[in-house]
Amino acid sequence: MSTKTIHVGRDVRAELQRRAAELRSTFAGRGTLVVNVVSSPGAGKTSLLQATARWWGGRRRMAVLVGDLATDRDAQRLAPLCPVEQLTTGGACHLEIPLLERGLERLVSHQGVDLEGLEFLFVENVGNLVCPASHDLAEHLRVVLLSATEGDDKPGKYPKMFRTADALVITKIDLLPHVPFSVEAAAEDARRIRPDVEVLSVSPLTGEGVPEWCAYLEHRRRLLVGAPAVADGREEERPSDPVDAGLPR
Ligand SMILES: Nc1nc2c(ncn2[C@@H]2O[C@H](COP(=O)(O)OP(=O)(O)OP(=O)(O)O)[C@@H](O)[C@H]2O)c(=O)[nH]1
Ligand SMILES: [Mg+2]
Repeated sequence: MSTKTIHVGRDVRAELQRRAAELRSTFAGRGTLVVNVVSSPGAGKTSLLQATARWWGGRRRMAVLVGDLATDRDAQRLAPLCPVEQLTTGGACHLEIPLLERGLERLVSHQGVDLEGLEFLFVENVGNLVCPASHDLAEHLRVVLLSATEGDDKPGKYPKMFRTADALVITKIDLLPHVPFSVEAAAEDARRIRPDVEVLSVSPLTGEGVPEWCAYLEHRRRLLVGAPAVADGREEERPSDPVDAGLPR
């Protein structure tokens, strides 16, 4: 059997990285914080985005691109609350820049979103704690959700995902009385991998922790646009951490 060598003339990954960096810079220039939301399936990504939209109640201009292998179920849940487009991967276990770019076009053409005026763009990734860790989606902030039912030992077992995430959001905290899960143990495990990770706890179901989550997002956006901190009694407690420049991880 003869062997044929194929020479690829282009570095596809480098090209995707370049497009991600360009998009990130464009969004930063417009004052749009791009948030890549990742987790295992069912940790509560869509529920948290629904709770976020409800809490802001139209006071913040947000839009969502939501990724799944199939169906538009998550988009249907979010549609009454904010502009949303479903991205279906047809089998791929993560989102990539070309699909995201198509989603952005559809946000404009189908949903009438003015990208210039958008304050927050959320990208809900496909539920998976492995593959999405390796793909830059032009985000300024990567947030990993870990629900109380998944076990507090997960950060150490999925290190790349937890190392590349700027914030860990522990979800479904209303279930804490019923499951063996320690918020402190999960936070400690995550900090062993990423010492500066921000840790928040929420229950999209009861609303607990949602105001603090939204305040964190607003804080991160103010850092992005270089706006002064607001005197809400919260900013003073925060270190002036530089916004993640989104360099390759
Ligand atoms: N008890 C409780 N259940 C929750 C909470 N948040 C979400 N759920 C439930 O968890 C299930 C999964 O929530 P989703 O929001 O669909 O999770 P997801 O991460 O978007 O799921 P995929 O997109 O499929 O990966 C649903 O049945 C939700 O009702 C919560 O705070 N507490
Ligand atoms: Mg979802």
